Amino acid sequence: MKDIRLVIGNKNYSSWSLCPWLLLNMFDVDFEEIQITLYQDNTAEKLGPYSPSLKVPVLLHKDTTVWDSLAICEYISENLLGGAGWPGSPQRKAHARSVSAEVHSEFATLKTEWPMNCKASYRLSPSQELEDEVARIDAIWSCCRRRFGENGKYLYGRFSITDCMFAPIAISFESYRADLCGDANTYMQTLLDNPFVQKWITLGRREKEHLSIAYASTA
Ligand SMILES: N[C@@H](CCC(=O)N[C@@H](CS)C(=O)NCC(=O)O)C(=O)O
Repeated sequence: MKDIRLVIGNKNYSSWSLCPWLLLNMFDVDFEEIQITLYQDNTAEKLGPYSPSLKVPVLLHKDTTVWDSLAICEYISENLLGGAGWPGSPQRKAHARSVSAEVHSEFATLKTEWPMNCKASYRLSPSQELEDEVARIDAIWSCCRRRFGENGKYLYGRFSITDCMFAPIAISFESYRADLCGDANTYMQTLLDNPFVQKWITLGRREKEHLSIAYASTA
């Protein structure tokens, strides 16, 4: 058994699982992946030993358990990466934390109307509420790239936790054909071209389980 274990759900649907999985992979952290299929009769029974919330993702590191995607990413950065999960400067770090928290707590319409589904590929017209959320994300991506992106292709130049938080959204935006401005579109493509995001999508597409859209919207 490895020191670091990450419990995740279906790659096809579990957007929050992707965030810490991507962070660990991008920083080349050796970990064991435990995958539990969501929304089956025995899912709660299988999650019980690992997850106090009965949700994924969960990180197990020696005798520490961390649940919730953003808390896990924070823990990984602080304890396994020497803080490298965030941009270095205090101003950029504060910005990156604010944006990541916004992704985590906002965009309820996006999460419901355009849930991550790696197999989906069709135009799904957004409601007005969703259009407003897409416009907000477009503005964040364009602003970050313009203000902070000078040393690389990610939001704050080099890869950070904020990019992990947006990876599932990039997958949804591509699936359902979001209309984005030039800079935001380029950034979305950068996330989609990331080799680990590619790997996640490929493995997700191979999964056999099919959840109805109502289920998928909460995953
Ligand atoms: N805020 C939590 C949300 C976790 C969450 O909703 N996970 C979904 C899968 S992505 C889940 O475990 N769903 C199972 C359920 O609701 O029973 C996080 O960021 O980790």
